[in-house]
Amino acid sequence: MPTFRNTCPRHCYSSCSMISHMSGGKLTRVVGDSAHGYTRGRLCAKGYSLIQYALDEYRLKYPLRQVRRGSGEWRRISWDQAYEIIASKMIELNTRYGSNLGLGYYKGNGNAGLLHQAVEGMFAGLGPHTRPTGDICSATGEAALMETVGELSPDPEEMGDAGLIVIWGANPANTNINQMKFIYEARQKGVPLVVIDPLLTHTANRADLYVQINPGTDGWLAWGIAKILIESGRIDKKFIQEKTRDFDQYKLGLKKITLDEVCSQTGVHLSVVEELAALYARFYPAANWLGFGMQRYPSGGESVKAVGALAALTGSFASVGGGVYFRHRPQEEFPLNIAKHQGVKHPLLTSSREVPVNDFPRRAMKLQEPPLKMLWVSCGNPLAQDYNLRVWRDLFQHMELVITVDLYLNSTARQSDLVLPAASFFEEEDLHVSFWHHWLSYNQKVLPAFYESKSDLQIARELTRKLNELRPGFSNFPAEKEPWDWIAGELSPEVRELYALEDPADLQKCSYKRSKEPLSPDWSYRFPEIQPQRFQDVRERDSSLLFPYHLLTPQSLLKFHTQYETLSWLNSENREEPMIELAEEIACKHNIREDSWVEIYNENGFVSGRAKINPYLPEKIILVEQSDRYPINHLISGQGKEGESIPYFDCRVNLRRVRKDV
Ligand SMILES: Nc1nc2c(c(=O)[nH]1)N[C@H]1C(S)=C(S)[C@@H](COP(=O)(O)OP(=O)(O)OC[C@H]3O[C@@H](n4cnc5c(=O)[nH]c(N)nc54)[C@H](O)[C@@H]3O)O[C@H]1N2
Ligand SMILES: Nc1nc2c(c(=O)[nH]1)N[C@H]1C(S)=C(S)[C@@H](COP(=O)(O)OP(=O)(O)OC[C@H]3O[C@@H](n4cnc5c(=O)[nH]c(N)nc54)[C@H](O)[C@@H]3O)O[C@H]1N2
Ligand code: SF4
Ligand SMILES: [Mo]
Repeated sequence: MPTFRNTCPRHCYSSCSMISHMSGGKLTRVVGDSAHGYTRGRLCAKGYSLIQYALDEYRLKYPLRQVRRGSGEWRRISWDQAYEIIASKMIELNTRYGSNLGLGYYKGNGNAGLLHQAVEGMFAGLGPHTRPTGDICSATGEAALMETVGELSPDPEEMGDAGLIVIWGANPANTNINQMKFIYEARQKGVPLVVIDPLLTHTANRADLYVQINPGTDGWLAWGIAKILIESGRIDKKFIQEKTRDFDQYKLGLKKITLDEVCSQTGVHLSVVEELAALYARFYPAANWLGFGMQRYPSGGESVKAVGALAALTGSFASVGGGVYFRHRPQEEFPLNIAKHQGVKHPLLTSSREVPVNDFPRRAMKLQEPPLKMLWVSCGNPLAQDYNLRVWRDLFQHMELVITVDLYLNSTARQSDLVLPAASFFEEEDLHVSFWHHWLSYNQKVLPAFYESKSDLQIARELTRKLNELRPGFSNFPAEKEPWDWIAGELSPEVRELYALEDPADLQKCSYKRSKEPLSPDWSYRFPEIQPQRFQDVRERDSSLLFPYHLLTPQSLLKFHTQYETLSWLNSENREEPMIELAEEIACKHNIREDSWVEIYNENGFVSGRAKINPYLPEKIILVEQSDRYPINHLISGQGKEGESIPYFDCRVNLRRVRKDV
């Protein structure tokens, strides 16, 4: 039976390497690559369901044009018609404004493959245009670590070599199943696992110690632990002296806060704070996993810095397995020829116009001279997954043409003028590195195109040709280059050396691991300033009469944000309404029973669904899944701060019972 090499393209810690089996021209089985040191033969349920995903009846098959945006009246058109409409509009806007600044794109995290940067490349080819910058997901934590720890990238396969694992705001049992193997192995050896999370998650269920914390208060807890460690002298003085800066100022800062405050802000009992300090003091080195969950707050950066300091106080950075785990950006070690393509020169403009992605619709609406008039959305579903969704709708109103490229008719596609069917990763070649583990892997084309779908790269090539046919020289994106040409171009001599890859073609046989980088002798850690004023006071927040509850919407096990919702292998229930999880106390207070219709609301609107009473939820928290069918993000709004990610978990709501069920 012929087998092929694939890489799961989701924006997932695991970036699993897969072996796909074909039989009689059909894809019959996908399994994890057992030779890959991180995947080790295992996929998550979503990975095994990719067979159904590739041939799903709901996938888009043809280019579609919507008669009137939002009308739901669709006409099938040919690719050539689609390119003609788009290219004509691009050229018209260029003529009207004298540049391509009126043309812009939004790119989500739907496909992490390097060749999906064809979207960036296609726009780069036009010369100066309007482009998103930044990162909605992890920028807050990254910036905080850059200030204190610098650019470190521990190998997550070594996490189990630590003496203690403390997970602050990640839920790998849902979001990173392959890391759980290393954690289970460590626990078998007797390494204690601590999980700190406002929710009793699948990961927390497996911990030796679970600490339920008030949302957005990790910084306080870490300061409390640090205070106890310092005051009792249980710190690594040699490491602090030789490898760190600004310790005295940090120690002084901690004197300003009291353990009473720590307990009242975090909701964690003093005995538990002391137990955590005792664990940090006793088990060496500590692996601190700073999950993305804990940094999705306006004070997220302070929390990340505060937890990182525990690794410095205990000298954990110095030992294999210890330190802090967050994410890394291995792509930056690649040439990234496709995204960095140098486009057509403009006589006056020297660069593109940048829109921070953490405040995209608001900032895009404000653009003038010229305004943004055409938006290309690819690999994302911002009308469900971003925040400020009302502003997104307004932004769409301001556009003369909105094009969405996707595999599915999602919330964003439904508000677009044109929808182009994207190929699945089985239908295209690609190259992958992970933001978490250290492996480089290849994705082979296994299946022919599903109906008329095309890869983002193929679309970039064909639209470029159409533009140049209508207006010669409009774009210089190299439309003639084949996928493998781009892949081979990324495997520069430096990259090949880093991954000990002799011949690019060898990637078609197995995955390659990046060589290990020892801690540089010049590296040092910088202790952060202690700034309690950056945190909102919990007592003040929770006494709000208007919106007393905290809405949490973390990642679910069987979905990938809004993806896979319609796959029956994974989500067989196909619920038409959201499940609104709440604590027993809240249910009693509002006279709500299991399955009652309830509405959660705030200044942004309301979302109604069925109540599910969750006895493990803290009293102040309401839990709802992300979804395309009933986007919970209608309730999330805010303003992106420069260089930060989106504080998705900073959302307050109220709740009422509604009488649909009587
Ligand atoms: N199955 C599945 N896997 C995924 C994804 C998916 O959608 N589905 N998405 C992928 C992507 S893009 C990302 S970014 C990652 C994210 O994966 P994770 O890093 O695991 O992050 P989240 O799911 O955002 O949040 C993790 C945990 O943080 C907790 N949390 C919330 N607020 C706080 C707090 O104030 N303090 C602490 N200590 N914890 C808090 C939440 O309850 C949640 O359990 O997952 C990736 N993997
Ligand atoms: N409430 C709340 N909102 C959140 C989060 C949260 O924790 N809570 N998490 C945030 C995070 S961490 C992230 S990363 C974002 C994710 O935000 P998005 O990336 O917008 O989310 P997805 O729902 O995964 O949408 C990806 C889309 O890309 C499409 N796609 C997949 N492969 C391809 C391809 O090859 N080409 C093209 N053109 N399209 C493709 C999929 O079909 C899907 O429609 O969501 C954010 N939103
Ligand atoms: S979603 Fe993540 S864990 Fe699941 S198969 Fe893909 S990369 Fe692996
Ligand atoms: Mo993310």
